[in-house]
Amino acid sequence: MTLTCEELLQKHPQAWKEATVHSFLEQCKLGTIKEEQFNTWLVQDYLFVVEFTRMVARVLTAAPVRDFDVILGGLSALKDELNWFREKAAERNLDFLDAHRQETCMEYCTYLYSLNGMPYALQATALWAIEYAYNQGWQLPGEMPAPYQEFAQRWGNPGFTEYVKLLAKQADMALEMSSENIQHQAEQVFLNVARLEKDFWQMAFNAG
Ligand code: HMH
Repeated sequence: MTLTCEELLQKHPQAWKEATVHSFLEQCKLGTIKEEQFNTWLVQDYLFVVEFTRMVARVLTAAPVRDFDVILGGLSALKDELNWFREKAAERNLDFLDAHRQETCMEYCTYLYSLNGMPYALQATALWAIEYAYNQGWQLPGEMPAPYQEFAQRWGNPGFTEYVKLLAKQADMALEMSSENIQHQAEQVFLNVARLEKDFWQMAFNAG
């Protein structure tokens, strides 16, 4: 029996729901999120994405060549995303330069680093789960009012959804070639990502 991304979702619906459905996103949808909460998320997510970009670069070094296209596409999208974050911050007069990572953000970034050197199947599972969490999180509430719709679109758009499906395929293929022990570890990776995602929303929601 081989573990797949789909089975991880079916085995842990509660953990995944908590990772992707949060008052933070619901209040973006309602337009009632406070500026301080949203700006905290924006700054902390930028700091997260900087480290996430480094992680994706490391995943590339562990990947089989057949997976290069998708991962390089992801890195190229991250180039645009980092510039977009800087634009959004400038519009809101936020300064990334003197921003510090909050403890929850730091914990997530430390976790990203800890994937370094792990078997590719585990890194591919983490990459898929991290991207799918935002794809679903921003997509599930449906159309959002301005200015949040732009954010919902970034991770909820059809192209990003396709990218996440390809990441799942790659993770599935790597898991298929892995031992039962590695597959068991992949389940822990999935649960760690789900918990860190939930905590990240809560960190932003707690601001202000
Ligand atoms: C916390 N998880 C978090 N931030 C993101 N930007 C993504 C996932 C997806 O890129």
